[in-house]
Amino acid sequence: MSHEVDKILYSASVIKRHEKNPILTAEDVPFDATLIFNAGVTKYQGKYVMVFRNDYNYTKQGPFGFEGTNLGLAFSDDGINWEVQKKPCFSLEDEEIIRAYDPRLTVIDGKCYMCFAVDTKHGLRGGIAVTEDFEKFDVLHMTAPDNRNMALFPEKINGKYMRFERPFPVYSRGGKDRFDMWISESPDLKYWGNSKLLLAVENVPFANDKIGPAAPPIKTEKGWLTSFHAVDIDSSRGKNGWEDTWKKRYTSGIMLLDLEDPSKIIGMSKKPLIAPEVQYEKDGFRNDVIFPGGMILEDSGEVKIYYGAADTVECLATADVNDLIKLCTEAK
Ligand code: BMA
Repeated sequence: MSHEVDKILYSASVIKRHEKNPILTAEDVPFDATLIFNAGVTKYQGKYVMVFRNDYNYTKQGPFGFEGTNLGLAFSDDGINWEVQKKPCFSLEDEEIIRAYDPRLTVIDGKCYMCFAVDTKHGLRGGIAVTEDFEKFDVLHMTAPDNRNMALFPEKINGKYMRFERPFPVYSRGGKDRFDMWISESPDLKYWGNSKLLLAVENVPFANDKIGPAAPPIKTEKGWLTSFHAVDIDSSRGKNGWEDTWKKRYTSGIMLLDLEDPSKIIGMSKKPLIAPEVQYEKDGFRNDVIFPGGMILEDSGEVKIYYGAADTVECLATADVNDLIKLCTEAK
């Protein structure tokens, strides 16, 4: 049975929303754009790089209600002000594929890897591509359906690449959304296995529906600092956004994983890290959605957390790395 989730959830007090939020919107994009959100962000070759999701032209038709989805590219010197490139940067030419979305970026050994979700005619998949210039991407791997939401670790651990992922077991989980966060390893980023359950939805007090990965983890002295997304559903919610009905709320959680064996959780905050509280999070295409896709640890100890808000705009929040670790280790 799923538990009750509080009607009102708050962000952790250590979280500071950036005064320039939202830091990227459709108005900043020089091609057809409507919803700009769920971006992957990293630092690469001295610049901040963002690959963002763009759902464009709301038609209310078809399975998604938009004419299409593409991935745009932006660069920045400060991680706050962005220069959006003229054209989308990534597409997959394949009859089977409907769209790619929700990118997450991880730099490993000087190359930038992008995980992304893929809707296909025969299920939801996740892909991993690699690039050195954000013009040419080579796809290294695609999951079997239904499994998406992947995020890579920035280095090998005990000789293996590691990733988070979120399979969608249905029969075995009571025929409902009861989806959990998993971790897998690979010798070469192409073949993945030794999958383990990392965090189950029933162990997250602010989720009663499903959870999954958010941004790729960042390395700290105390462990891998790891965000995740958590969803609660409330049947009394009705029209919450542009669609006729939207009963879910997305928050972000935070946990700390063992440096040597990241399938071990050292601690997890029992409360959300970021919950939808301000106008641009509470009011958009889908109200009350927070979805981090990028976390950057600065030399100063500041952690930049990039997140999609209300499936409509891209935002930035910051927190001190030690405060985030404390949320996990002193969890109440
Ligand atoms: C999930 C994904 C995310 C999105 C979320 C809320 O299923 O599609 O991209 O942010 O729903 O709509």
